[in-house]
Amino acid sequence: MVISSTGLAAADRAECAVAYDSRLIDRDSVIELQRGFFSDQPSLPSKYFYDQSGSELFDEICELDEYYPTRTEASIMRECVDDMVDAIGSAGRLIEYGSGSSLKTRLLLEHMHPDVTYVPVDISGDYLEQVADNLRRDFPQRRIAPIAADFTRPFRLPSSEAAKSRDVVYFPGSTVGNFRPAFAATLLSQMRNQVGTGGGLLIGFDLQKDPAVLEAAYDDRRGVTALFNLNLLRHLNRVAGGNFNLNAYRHVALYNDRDHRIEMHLESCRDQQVTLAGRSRTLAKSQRILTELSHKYTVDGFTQMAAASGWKREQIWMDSNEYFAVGMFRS
Ligand code: AVJ
Repeated sequence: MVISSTGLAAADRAECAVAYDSRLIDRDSVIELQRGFFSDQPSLPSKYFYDQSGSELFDEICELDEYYPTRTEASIMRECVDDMVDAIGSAGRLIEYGSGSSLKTRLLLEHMHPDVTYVPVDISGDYLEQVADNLRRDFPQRRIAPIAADFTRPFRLPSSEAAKSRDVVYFPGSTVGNFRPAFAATLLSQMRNQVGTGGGLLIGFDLQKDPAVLEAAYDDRRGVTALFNLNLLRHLNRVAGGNFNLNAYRHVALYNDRDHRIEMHLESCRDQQVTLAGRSRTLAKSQRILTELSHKYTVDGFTQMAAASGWKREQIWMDSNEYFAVGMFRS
């Protein structure tokens, strides 16, 4: 099989001879969609949660009683920021993968040594520049050096005045849990190669706990997460020629105890024919479309996974309920 530069099989690229609006979605994304949705176990990429409506729904999720991760991580950061800032040190760069609004990072920017450069990395170039301008206004003493890149693929870091070994990757929000362990390990190895020997990794990860607490966090009583999940279909109808009838699906969130992860699905409520990205398939009643995985770790389990990618645990900070962890690792 010929694998092209974008890591996609030539056969897959040939399949993509479908009409799509390149202003709304790029060719690789169409191939990724087709590969996931037209398989025996249909799936759709979680990145389509986050259009404007989805981002607003996620902000609402973060305020829900049941959804503890965001507020718990924020409380750990507030309580332990001085230790974290000491661990980050006084030189080099803080490189944030998937920085988004950088709102969660402002606490670190307020407390970090002034010589540490902040490098927000995000796939959306325009939004990233707007965020970087706001940060330069609010932190005029701090060097801000944004990089527009998809962090799930290797990207080049410009050389830094400080020794590479003083760089720290920052990866909050338990986003590492959204990747299958094999790819999470690949990502951790990529981060390690970027900072070199002696570099750091400051990372948030959600901890294993009572499955009832976990399932409630992803299937709240008010149904906000259900709307968040369904909105993915509305987004794909808009950008990828989908004809999903949102009334014909129901939100499902289950804890998979064997793989230690929440799995979110959209379950078909009836036998139906669906079109997406120029192709059609049937979905049987009760057939499920996987839309998100959210892996939950133990501190030791995450430490072992990080060690296999060349990271040594330096410090772990947890909340009093041991619901969530932020760790500092060294390469
Ligand atoms: C923002 C990806 C970390 O996986 O917990 C929230 C997204 N999904 N509710 C998570 C999410 C359902 C969240 N991440």
